[in-house]
Amino acid sequence: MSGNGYKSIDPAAQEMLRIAEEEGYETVFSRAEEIKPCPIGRDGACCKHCFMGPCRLVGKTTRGVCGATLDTVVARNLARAIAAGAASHGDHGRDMALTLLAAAEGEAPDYQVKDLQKLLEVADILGVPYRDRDEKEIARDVALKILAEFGQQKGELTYLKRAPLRRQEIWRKLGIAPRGIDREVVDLLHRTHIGNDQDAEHLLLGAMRCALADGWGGSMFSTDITDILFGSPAPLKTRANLGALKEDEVNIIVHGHEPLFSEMMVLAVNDPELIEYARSKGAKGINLAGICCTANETLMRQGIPTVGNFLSQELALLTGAVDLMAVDVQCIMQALVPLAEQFHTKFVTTSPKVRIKGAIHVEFDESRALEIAKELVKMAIDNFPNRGKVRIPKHVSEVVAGFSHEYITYALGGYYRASFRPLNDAVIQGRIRGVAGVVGCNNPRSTQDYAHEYIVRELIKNDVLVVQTGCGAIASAKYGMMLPEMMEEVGPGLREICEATGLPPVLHMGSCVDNTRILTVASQMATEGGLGEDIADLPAVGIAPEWMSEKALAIGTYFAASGVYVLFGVGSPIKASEEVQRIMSEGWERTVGGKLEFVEDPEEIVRRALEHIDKKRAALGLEEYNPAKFGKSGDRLMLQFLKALEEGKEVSLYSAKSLLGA
Ligand code: SF4
Ligand code: MSK
Repeated sequence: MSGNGYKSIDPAAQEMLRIAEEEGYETVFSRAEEIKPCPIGRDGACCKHCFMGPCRLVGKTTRGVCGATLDTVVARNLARAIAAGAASHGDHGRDMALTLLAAAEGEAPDYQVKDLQKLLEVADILGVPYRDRDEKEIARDVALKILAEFGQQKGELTYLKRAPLRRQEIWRKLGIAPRGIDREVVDLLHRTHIGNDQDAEHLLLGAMRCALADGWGGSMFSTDITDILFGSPAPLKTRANLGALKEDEVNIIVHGHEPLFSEMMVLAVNDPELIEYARSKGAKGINLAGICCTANETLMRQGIPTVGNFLSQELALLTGAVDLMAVDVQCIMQALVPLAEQFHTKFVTTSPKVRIKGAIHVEFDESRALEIAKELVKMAIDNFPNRGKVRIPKHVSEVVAGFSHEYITYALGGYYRASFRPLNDAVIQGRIRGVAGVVGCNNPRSTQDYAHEYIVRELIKNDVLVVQTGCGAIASAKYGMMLPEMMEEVGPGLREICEATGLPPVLHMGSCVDNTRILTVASQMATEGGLGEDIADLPAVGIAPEWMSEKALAIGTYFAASGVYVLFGVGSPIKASEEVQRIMSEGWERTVGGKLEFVEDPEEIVRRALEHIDKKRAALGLEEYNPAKFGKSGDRLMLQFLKALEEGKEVSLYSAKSLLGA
């Protein structure tokens, strides 16, 4: 089961796809139908690591020209993808650190430290002195210390000490504690070159080390610096889906990943002079929206709406309402440029790393960030009168986002005693059966959002608290699943916790790099007490139901190497080798306590996730999960009580008590 027969379950996407079909526009969905994936490459059995090949290891061909076995080829292909994913996150983190340094040295005047508390916390972890020091000096030293960890050759990344002690020991014993962020990427690229590491198990150890350099290095630094520069997220309400575009306003979409640029766009669209200029062109205002993870960054800090996840990027242009789309890095389809040319949309690349043939290039420069953002907003306004036919689907949902790990502890214990204790207690009591991170992309090889939506609904129904990032978070946002009003669909125990804390059952925790917030939550739960001593002891799972990117593989691998059972949907890049599957499942479970499995069927993913959560509960000696025990308190009963009042039933203290079963 991989979908419902449609290309998307999103009604807005369905509407735009009908238009695309009727009017002959090509999209990722139509191209995916036309281009059948090569089964040899898809399953990991095609090697093109040297030019004696490519070697396709199928049928009677069991070795490449160089003699490489199928297991080696499959493991090597996966490892290379992980290196690319880790490099992407790492480079994003490096750009954040360079901007923090520039801001501290007065070379990026539009950026300031917004969250001093976070800066001090990070300084403390990194061993940067901060008492009686100027904020800019601390920021400078923090940036320099982080930048040094990219090129560090020996020792260990400092952030490893944020993991539980037991976890750190496992990494050291296996020799997979990352030394430096760039070092591990280069090491993995080197060992996957022809004639190097040719033992699948050893290759995959190298892959874990590289992925850990992403999770506990590049990505974690990125999250922290973003919070320092733009503020740690706290809950706010905004909207999700194509219906967030406005017919009577200038629509600008930011797409990509780095918030350095999109945060400046937020400032620019609020400039009174530019708003006035937009009015002079006949628009009622300027509407900024996002796509992919840039959307998640601006959504959870600034309440900027998202118009969709990965597979919706072309559909946004098809509305004819986008006056300008500005992109930075990652997950940007080249197809956007020829599509934009068929509408009035200005398509602008901004990163020095990313040019797309045919796009307008306005290079972003941190030293005059706001000025460039204003230039782009003006370009969009000037383009507003050029609009042709506009078709904006009405569909839009509300979403509550912005659950940083700092806010979660605050929600659980207030400023005075912020902690994960109440969450751990709820898991111990069985009110919360376990925790699941449901993250990752869309993939046109399966129905858009179908698996995300199905899995999240099933998990919350079964009292599993769900935390989300990336395009998975946007999927839930589009279906109104990140609202406290979801309570009707939530299992009785989890509902009680949500009612008591005000947390929704599905928490939006940010972008792809913010998966590190989930690592932090898991570490803090493990060290809080009562749920073992390590991340691997927790009744928790990680799921990427519709993944497609190399970054997703790096994320899945660092979670597995951190002790989490990770399930990936859609298809398996290691299908060709039973040995590689065995190593990453039973093998890793034995050595690192986590594992990574590829399972196509969303129902089977839910079954395995719940089975694993219950297995971990049993290992901790916790009571067997029993939903019938809970649900006897809280708003649900209050609602029944109010309904009885409405129906004119006699309501006294006695009847209220009997109604509540007290
Ligand atoms: Fe073929 Fe070996 Fe070259 Fe790979 S490295 S393409 S298996 S000869
Ligand atoms: S944007 S990596 S499609 S989650 Fe981070 Fe979405 Fe996946 Fe890109």
